[in-house]
Amino acid sequence: IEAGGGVGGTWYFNRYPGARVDIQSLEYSYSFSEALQQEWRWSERYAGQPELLRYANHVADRFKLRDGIQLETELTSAAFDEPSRHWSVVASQQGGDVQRFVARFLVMASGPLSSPNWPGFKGLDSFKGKIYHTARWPHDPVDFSGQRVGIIGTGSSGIQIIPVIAQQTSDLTVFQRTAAYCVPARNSPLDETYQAQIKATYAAFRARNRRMHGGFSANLPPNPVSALTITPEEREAAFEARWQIGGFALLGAFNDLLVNHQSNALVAEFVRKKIRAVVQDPVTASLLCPTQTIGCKRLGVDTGYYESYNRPNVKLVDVSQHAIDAITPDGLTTHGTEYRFDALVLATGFDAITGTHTRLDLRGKGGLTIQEKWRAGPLNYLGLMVAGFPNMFNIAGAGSTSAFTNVIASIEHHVDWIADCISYLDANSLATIEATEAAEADWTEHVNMAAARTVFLSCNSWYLGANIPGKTRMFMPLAGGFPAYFERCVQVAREGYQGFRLA
Ligand code: NA7
Repeated sequence: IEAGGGVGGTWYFNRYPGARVDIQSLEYSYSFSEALQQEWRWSERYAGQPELLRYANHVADRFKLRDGIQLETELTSAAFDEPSRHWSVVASQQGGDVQRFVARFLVMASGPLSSPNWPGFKGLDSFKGKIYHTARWPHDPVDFSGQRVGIIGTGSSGIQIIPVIAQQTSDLTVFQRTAAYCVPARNSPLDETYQAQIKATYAAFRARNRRMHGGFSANLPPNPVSALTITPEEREAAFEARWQIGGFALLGAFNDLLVNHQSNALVAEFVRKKIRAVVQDPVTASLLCPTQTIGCKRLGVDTGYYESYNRPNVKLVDVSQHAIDAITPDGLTTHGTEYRFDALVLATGFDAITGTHTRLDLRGKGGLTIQEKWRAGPLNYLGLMVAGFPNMFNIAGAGSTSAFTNVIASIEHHVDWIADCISYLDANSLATIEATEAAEADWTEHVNMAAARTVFLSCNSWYLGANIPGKTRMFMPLAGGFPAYFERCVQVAREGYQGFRLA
C-alpha cells in the first residue's frame, strides 16, 4: 500500500530543486542483487533526486514488483484482531474509495522521514501567493523567476534548495531559526574508472561499509585517534584534508568528535572559520555560524550554500530570538517587521521516525492505540517490534539505526531479518511473534544509554522529536552503530528469537 503516485518514497515526494542524497550513490543503493549493482550506472558521486527516482523505478520494473504495489492508496487504520490473530487494515484510495484488507503480518515500511512538518503558523491560510513544502513538491516545474520568495528552514532540505532558488529569483529571504553546520558535498560526475573499480569488488566494498559505524564509508574510514592527543597543527591538517574530500568525512577525522564535547568544539570552530571565510558580510556570517554542538543535528552536505549569501538578492533573517509571529497575505511578520514575498517555501522538515505511525489509527491487542503506547516515547524491541502489537514489523523505525546510518543498508538488514523471521514462524507452525514488555524495556534503556554516551542529546533535533511542539523528547534512533546493532539482531534470531513471545 503506497500513498504516492509512484514508487520511490522519499525520492518521489522530495522533488524540490537541488534535492540530492548525502551519501555516495555507490553506497546508497541496494546490495541484494549483484546483477542490479553491476548493471546500474550512477552518473554522479551524489545522485540527484531525478536519478534516484529513476533507480527506484528501475528496481520496481527489473524485479517485477509493480503488481504487488497499490499506488495512491493511504493506510488509514489497522487493528490487530485477537481471535483470528490477523490485522484488519483499512486504506483509502485517491477519490475516496475505501479498501479493506486482512493480513497476517503488517510491515510498516512507511519511512522515518515521510510525514511533513507543517508548522501551525498563525495566518498561513491568508497568504495570497503559493506555498510549497519541500517534502510535497509539485511534479510540474516551479518557475520562481521574477518572484520574491520567502523560505523558512535551514536544515538539509533548506540548504539544498536555497542555492538553486537564489539563482532564479529576484529576491530571496531566508528565515533561519537555527544555523546549520554544512560540509561541502564536492559532488561531481562519477569517475568511470572509480565506478568500475568498485564494481569489480562490489561485495567486498559493501561488506567493508557494513562494518563502519554508520553503515557507509563517509568517503574515508574514521581515524581511530582522539582529537585531543595531537598538536593543533596536525589537527587542523586532518580537518582540512577531510574538508577537501567532502561529505560526512569530516566527522571521522578523529574518534571522539561525537562523544567528547571538547573535541567537538574544535571541529565546530573549524567549520565556523570556513563559514566566515566564505561569507563576505560579517553580520550575515556571524548569523550563519552555528553555536550548538556539531553533529547533534544531521550535517548539511551542501553545494554552494554559504556562497548564496554573497548574492545581492539573498537576505538572511534570524528568527531564533523572535519567532515568526504570523503569515500575512503578503508575507510574514517577526519582531514587528513585515517581510513581503510572492511565494513561500516551507523547508520545515518532518515529524520524524514516529510521525507516520502516530497519525494513524493503529491499534494493537486490547484496542491499545499507538498514541497511548508511545505517550512516553516510542517503546520498541530491536527497533523492529512493539509489545502489544503482534506481527507488526517496523522498517527503519524508532530504536533501530534507521536514518542515522546509510538508510539503504538499514532497510536491507531489516527486510532480511523480517523475511527470515516469517520463514521461521512458518517452518515451526507458529502464528504470531510479539516483543515481550521486559525485552522492550531493556532495549529502550539500551537506546537511551547509547545516546547518552554521545553529544547527540545536547541540542534540539528531529532525532529527539524536539522540532515538533508537544512531542515527547526521546532520542529515537539507535546511536550505537550499525555493526553492533546488526550483530545483535542476528544473534537474537539465532538464539530462537530471544525477547519475543512466539505462539
Ligand atoms: P530539518 O532538518 O528538520 O530542518 C527543518 C528546518 O525548519 C530547521 O531549520 C528548523 O529549525 C526549521 N523550522 C521548523 N519549524 C520552524 C518554525 N516553526 N519556525 C522557524 N523555523 C522552523 O528538516 P529537513 O527537511 O531539512 O531535513 C530532514 C532530514 O532529511 C535531514 O536531516 C536528512 O536526513 C534528510 P530548527 O533547526 O528546528 O530550529
